[in-house]
Amino acid sequence: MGLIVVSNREPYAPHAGDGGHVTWVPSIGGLTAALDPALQHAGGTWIAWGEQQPEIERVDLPAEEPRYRLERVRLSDAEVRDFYHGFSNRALWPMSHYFIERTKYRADWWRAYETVNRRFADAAVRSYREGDTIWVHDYQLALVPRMIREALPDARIGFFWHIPWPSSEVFRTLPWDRELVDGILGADVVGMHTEEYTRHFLSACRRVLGAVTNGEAVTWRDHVSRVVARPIGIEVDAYEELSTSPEVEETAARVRQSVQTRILLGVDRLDYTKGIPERLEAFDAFLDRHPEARRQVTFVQIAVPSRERVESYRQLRAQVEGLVGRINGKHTRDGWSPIQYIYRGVPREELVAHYRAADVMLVTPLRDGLNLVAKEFAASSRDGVLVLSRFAGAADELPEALQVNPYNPEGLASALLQALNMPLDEKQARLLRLRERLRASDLRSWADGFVREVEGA
Ligand code: GDG
Repeated sequence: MGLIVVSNREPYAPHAGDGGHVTWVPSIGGLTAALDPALQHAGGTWIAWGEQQPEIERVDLPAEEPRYRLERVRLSDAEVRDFYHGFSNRALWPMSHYFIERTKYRADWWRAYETVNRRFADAAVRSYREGDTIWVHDYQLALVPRMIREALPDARIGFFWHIPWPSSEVFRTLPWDRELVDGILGADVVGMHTEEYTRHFLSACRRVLGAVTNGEAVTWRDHVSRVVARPIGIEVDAYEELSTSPEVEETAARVRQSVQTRILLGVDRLDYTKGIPERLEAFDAFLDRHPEARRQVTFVQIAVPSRERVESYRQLRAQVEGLVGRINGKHTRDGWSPIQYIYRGVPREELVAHYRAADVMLVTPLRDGLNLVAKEFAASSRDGVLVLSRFAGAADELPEALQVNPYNPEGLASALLQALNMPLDEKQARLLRLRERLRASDLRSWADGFVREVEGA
């Protein structure tokens, strides 16, 4: 009895080197970072879009010490355009994050979404052996649970939606609202990050489908699904260990040495939901209001390139780069510049070294399903302060962070001041409490717990 994970993104991408030798490099992103250790632990099959060339159909991973099998689904260029960049990232993503003005609903994208979901469902059905548990992930694959259920009526199927589930007022703008909810209800257990999202989902089941709900149970088509809030955790021990390793300590010291001032840090995929321009504006306002802070602080922003084939992401990049230039132009003095902007993903060790080096971590999304960066920082830092948006799903679980409204630049600037002036013992006490809570619900218990709930369904 194994586990079958189905997700859009593949956990490792192949890179062809000289002489045709292929190395498998871990993908950057919340979902794969969380599930790779879970499947390594459980063993089984991972079905995902084989995004990167070369065309390899299946491989055992991780290459050095294989723990599970990756089955790579092939998509044509047109499918990638319409299913992924189109319906997933220009309809479902902005709609779910309340960016209605950025959504575009197109029937041809929807048809591609159905076709590709069918492809993933077929792959899962092919891999399935009696007794297996199937775990489907995220907004790109919402129709897959129903499609699998039709082929395998008795299979145990779980589904996890990693992004916010919006209020029905917003969700019902989707022309295929019924189909989407019906697709998800093919699962026995539906997981989301917060109670608020599950409440919104249950209300969509009632209002959109007319399904009957009773507490967390939804009855639809003679089948009962449970809808539960299960926020994803991180590998706390791994972050603690890595953050205190000599290599990371050394890199952290090098970062501090090169920056020379106190460090404010931002780490995000370059996405309009993450509130990067708003954060930069707030920092600008802070420097205006506190000229004495010049030469005392530097804002380091790591922005990981993302979805560059979508026009609004290219616009966002230009907007962020324009702001960095304008703010640096305005405040730079005597060899000190207020913002260091890193436009690329960095290796995990370097990321954690930045968490260690930071005095203040700014996690200020306008809307975020959960946000793993906030948790990773809390597990890695020894003397830093976490400033966290109240619109990140993780806010419920992290009350010791300084919580802010990212739409309010004055509020953000005051939180920054409070963080920079916080006494060391208070910082350490807050981090300690944060870490205790992270430890109580870490990644392993999240993944094992969810799989057990599906098995018990
Ligand atoms: C989605 C939801 C939800 C980032 N930069 C680098 C790097 N990262 C890693 C972080 C973290 C992950 O990427 C980002 O995860 P987030 O949760 O912050 O954000 P999304 O990618 O939007 O994830 C989100 C998540 O799914 C899980 O359900 O929390 O709300 O939007 O793990 O460490 N990793 C490396 N270099 C980087 O430069 N190596």
